[in-house]
Amino acid sequence: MTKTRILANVRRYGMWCTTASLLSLVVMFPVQASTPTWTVDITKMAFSPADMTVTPGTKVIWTNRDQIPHTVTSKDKGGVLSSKGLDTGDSYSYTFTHPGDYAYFCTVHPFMMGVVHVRK
Ligand SMILES: [Cu+2]
Repeated sequence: MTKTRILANVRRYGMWCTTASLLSLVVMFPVQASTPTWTVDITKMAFSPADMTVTPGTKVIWTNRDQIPHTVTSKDKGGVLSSKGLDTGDSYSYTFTHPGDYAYFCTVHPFMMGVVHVRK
């Protein structure tokens, strides 16, 4: 085998390794790469975390961990967040696409408040 032939083989093998590693990444992380997801627990009469900053395209999932019903409702009338009454274990989710500050509260207990900051 000539020197150039060996070099060509080394190069081809390197290329194969790179392709194979990239492919395995795609197979292992298909969902995480496309939709970043944050979770908020509704627990002890509060949203936890109550304040978060996410990037556009992030999905936020609220889950009621309390023994009493709560809602996730935009402070602004006609805002994007508008859950039904969430019983224990129920979830509500929303995917934020536009930058902005999304303040929300619980209509059953208006002192329960939270905000999602969406920043590029
Ligand atoms: Cu509540």
